[in-house]
Amino acid sequence: MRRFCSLFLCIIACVVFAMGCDRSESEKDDKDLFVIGFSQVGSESDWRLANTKSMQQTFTEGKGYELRMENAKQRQDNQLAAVRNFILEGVDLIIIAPAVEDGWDTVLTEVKNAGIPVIIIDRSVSVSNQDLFLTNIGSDFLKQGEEAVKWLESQDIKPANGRLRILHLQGTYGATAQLLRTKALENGVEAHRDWEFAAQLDGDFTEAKGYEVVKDYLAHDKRIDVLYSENDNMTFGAMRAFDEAGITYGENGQVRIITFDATKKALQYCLDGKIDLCVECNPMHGPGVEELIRKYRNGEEIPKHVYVEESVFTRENLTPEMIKSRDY
Ligand code: GYE
Repeated sequence: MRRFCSLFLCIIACVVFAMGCDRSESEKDDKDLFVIGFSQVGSESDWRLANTKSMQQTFTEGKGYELRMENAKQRQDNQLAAVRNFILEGVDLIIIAPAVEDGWDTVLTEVKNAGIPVIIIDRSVSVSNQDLFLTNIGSDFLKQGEEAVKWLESQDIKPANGRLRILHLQGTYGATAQLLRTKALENGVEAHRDWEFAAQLDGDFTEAKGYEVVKDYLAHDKRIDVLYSENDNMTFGAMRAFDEAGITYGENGQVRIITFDATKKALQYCLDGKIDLCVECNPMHGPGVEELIRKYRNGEEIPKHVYVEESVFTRENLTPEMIKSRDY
């Protein structure tokens, strides 16, 4: 009898659960939302947090969207799994902020076969068939690096031993932001006989790793004239390592600092004379992506690559008001 009762209760529970599912399905249908699966790289930096916020603030239910975001914790295999799940769920569109450029052909072919359009944001993918995605919106990372090199050329730095020693802190290997910012600097070093790398270190775009690798490096060599750091958070980590090693930096210091992103905190350091150059990387992709989706849904033509607007900041062109009004 007891067994019969639990079987009966179990059946009732299943029916109630099924009814519940049914209701939420039809509620969703009522709202008729455009469902977007978004594979975000991670939450490694302040830039990334601002980027996530921009997407979440743009794609709201109030505007007719359902944004399903998966945080890949900086691992491409997590991204591949998330994208495959989005296919199973039958989302209307997939947005990917790829960790690295390589390794996307197979999964993007699967998405294409499922008839789901894909938009790549921030970094790029390197695929054999450009039809595997609709468009790519992000930064001109090579230009960012070239702006930094141009600025360094314009500085009259007198290195201690006649050669300008550059400590290069690199972001996640294989990410477009790393590849192109690195390319610009390597071209610069090649073009100037009196520039040289003190070292090229992998900081994986995080503050903790930036601190760790610079600290380790300084334990055996402190002869550095310039820090070229591929994002703000690694720069903050490096600054802490410099402080601990008694190395001065900024306008009146031993090391001149170039950083990428131009977040609020970095701009404040710049205004205070502790960072010399902030190369802006604009994370506010939400509105631009929405516009592209709107065009796509209207059957309008959209460009294959869209670059966001950016500039560079030094102490000379910054004001406290500009920094205060910045969202990130
Ligand atoms: O510079 C860094 C982030 O790909 C533009 O990734 C992005 C970079 C950005 O984590 O802070």
